[in-house]
Amino acid sequence: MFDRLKQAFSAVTSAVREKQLSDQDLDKLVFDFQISLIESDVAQSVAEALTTEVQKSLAGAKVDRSADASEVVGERLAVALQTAFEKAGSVDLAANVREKSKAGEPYVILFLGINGTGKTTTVAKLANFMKKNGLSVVCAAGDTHRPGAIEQLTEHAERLSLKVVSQRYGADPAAVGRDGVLYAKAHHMDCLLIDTAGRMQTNQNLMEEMAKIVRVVKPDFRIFVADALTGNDAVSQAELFNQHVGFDGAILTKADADVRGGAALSIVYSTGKPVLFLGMGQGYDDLVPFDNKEFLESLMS
Ligand SMILES: Nc1nc2c(ncn2[C@@H]2O[C@H](COP(=O)(O)OP(=O)(O)OP(=O)(O)O)[C@@H](O)[C@H]2O)c(=O)[nH]1
Ligand SMILES: [Mg+2]
Repeated sequence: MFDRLKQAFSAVTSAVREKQLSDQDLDKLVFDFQISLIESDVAQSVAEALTTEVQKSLAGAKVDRSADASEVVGERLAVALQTAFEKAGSVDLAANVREKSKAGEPYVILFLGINGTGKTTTVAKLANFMKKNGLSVVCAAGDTHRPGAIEQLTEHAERLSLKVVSQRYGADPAAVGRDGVLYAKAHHMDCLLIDTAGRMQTNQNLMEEMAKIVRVVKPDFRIFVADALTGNDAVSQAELFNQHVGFDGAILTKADADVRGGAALSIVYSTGKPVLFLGMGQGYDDLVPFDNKEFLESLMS
């Protein structure tokens, strides 16, 4: 996995390692690096920011050309990414749920994302994950817009033997979320997972609706769900949700397909929020914790 992105990184370091570089070589190297980042589904804005960082370190390396330039470049590159991933941090959701449950309150997780990215499927996968961690789960059908959305979530929940709190289509999703919280409290559930709509008349309506749910429900954690195959789009969606609604962590779905790793890097770098899991298929167990260190090591090795 992520081989393509790894190639982009090793191209930079090995080019520097192989020979002493002229200014033209450096410019070309930086340009090539930017192209290969973009080809690896790194968002354009992120590729530009990263290459600027790399360029600065290359300029530093130029001064001491006889020294080990490859090490300098490799290190700077690693530091730039490590800093971004460290700042984003990591989250142990099951531990968070346990902690709040000890205080006698359900932990409320709200799912956000554009239509078709895999929110509903991921609600089911995360519910399964919580159950496997010995935690009780209830879901709320907050997508009251798309025909079939309530049945889709209910079907998943039935397979997982979980309760779904729902209202009719057209109902206020914030009210559904509130019902979910009341149910979770009354039944002493450890966590509540709220599914939401991904498409409305306009993105602005969608953002307003999500912001309203956040105001009413006050979730403990907001998960942004993105399709890992949509590099630039995933990042602009992440920025949109982060700006208008805010989110605390991301899950990248469809990472079982030909994923180049760029979306994970881009979302962390541009929003400063951690990636929690990768969706690796359509089964309930196809949710794999994302490990920052492992990801970075796989790029740099
Ligand atoms: N291969 C693969 N498919 C996935 C993954 N996650 C979701 N899908 C598929 O993607 C499609 C859309 O998933 P949904 O969960 O319905 O997406 P959604 O975000 O809820 O969509 P809306 O309700 O329309 O907003 C479904 O066919 C899922 O089975 C994944 O990790 N890997
Ligand atoms: Mg859905």
